[in-house]
Amino acid sequence: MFVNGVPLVPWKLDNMDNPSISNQASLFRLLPSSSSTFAPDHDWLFYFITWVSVAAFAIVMATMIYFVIRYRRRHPDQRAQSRVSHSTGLEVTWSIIPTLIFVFIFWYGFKSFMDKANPPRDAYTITAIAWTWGWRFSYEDGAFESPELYVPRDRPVRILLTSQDVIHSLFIPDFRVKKDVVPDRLNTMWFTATEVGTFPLLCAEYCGRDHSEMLSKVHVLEDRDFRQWLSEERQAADMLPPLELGERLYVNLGCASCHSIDGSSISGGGPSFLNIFRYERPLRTGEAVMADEEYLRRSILEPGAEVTAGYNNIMPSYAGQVNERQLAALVAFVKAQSDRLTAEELEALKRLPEEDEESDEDAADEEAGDEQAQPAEVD
Ligand code: HEC
Ligand SMILES: [Cu+2]
Repeated sequence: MFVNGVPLVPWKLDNMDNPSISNQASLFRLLPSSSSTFAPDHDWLFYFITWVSVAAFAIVMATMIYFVIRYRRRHPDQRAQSRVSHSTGLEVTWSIIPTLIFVFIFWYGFKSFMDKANPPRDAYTITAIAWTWGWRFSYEDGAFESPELYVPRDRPVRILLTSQDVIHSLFIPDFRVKKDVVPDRLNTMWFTATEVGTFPLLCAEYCGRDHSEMLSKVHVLEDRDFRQWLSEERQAADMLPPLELGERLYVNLGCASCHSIDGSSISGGGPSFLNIFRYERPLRTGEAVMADEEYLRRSILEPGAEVTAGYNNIMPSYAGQVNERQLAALVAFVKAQSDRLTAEELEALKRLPEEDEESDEDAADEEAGDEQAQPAEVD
């Protein structure tokens, strides 16, 4: 299927330009670009199996058609000319040749499988966290996170895979890697990207409502650009005033996919952040609470504790996922969306708090009861 001369394949959906990638056009464009060191081996075997199958099909069909015509019954009372029941030579041939082909396919596939299973020791490590429904990638021991994956080119990258809730599967078609992401278990994948560019990254575990919406991207940068990106992100995470950090986290932690800030409602998501702070919030139980700082904190750490009327308890808990500084920044961001916040208070959120350096450090493991916000009924 072609649309405007471009093959209609799922990994082209996002229309990502990669002008630098020369090898986009593989045979019939059956496969996406080959942009990791695994791709050539993988594709070679894929095409080998495809062509062996095509050849086997053609040989069997051609022989069959030839025999049907050559040995057909020519008149109604024609008898069989001979009764050959056995040919050792033929049988040995059609057993040995396919066996050799299958052993070769197994050996080649197993070799690639072992390569993919064993990351080199010096690989750069990134943690991928899957949640319903999105991804977060955590760098440098959790110093900061991003919703899209950034990796250096020509350097092995190891991804530790973990899930906050149900089973997901991390799939990067252009790199030919895919691995399940299982709650309470750490899986590993690795690759070495070979092309600078942007590639689709998706979830391939299609047994829950919105796994198909878990679309993200991998950005492959030159090593020096990657290092620069890392240091900028780290600096930004350390140096931002609360409101700015909060805004960044609102995007990076996926709040934006469920909460708008303009009053509009996001289907399958939660209430808009517009005018929550210092307003009465109606709860599912019929009661109402005044939304103060404490309420906002609780909503983030224990979303199931007070569920807003008209919504389901689908928000993941961020307890153990955010440190004190990040939590305060998120609360600041939600507060700033309310018209009941005074102008001076808003100004204060835009400034860096003076002299509280020591508080950004190790508040990371706030013990707030790491209970899951939702039952893991889909996987
Ligand atoms: C999967 C969708 C989803 C994500 C992601 C999500 N939330 Fe929520 N959130 C909800 C839903 C649904 C509710 C309403 C039900 C409830 O109170 O648990 C809610 C409620 C809230 C409330 C209380 C709102 C009110 O009506 O009083 C706050 C505050 C909040 N979320 C903050 C956040 C922050 C901050 C993040 C990101 C760190 C976030 N949420 C991520 C779905 C989500
Ligand atoms: Cu998923």
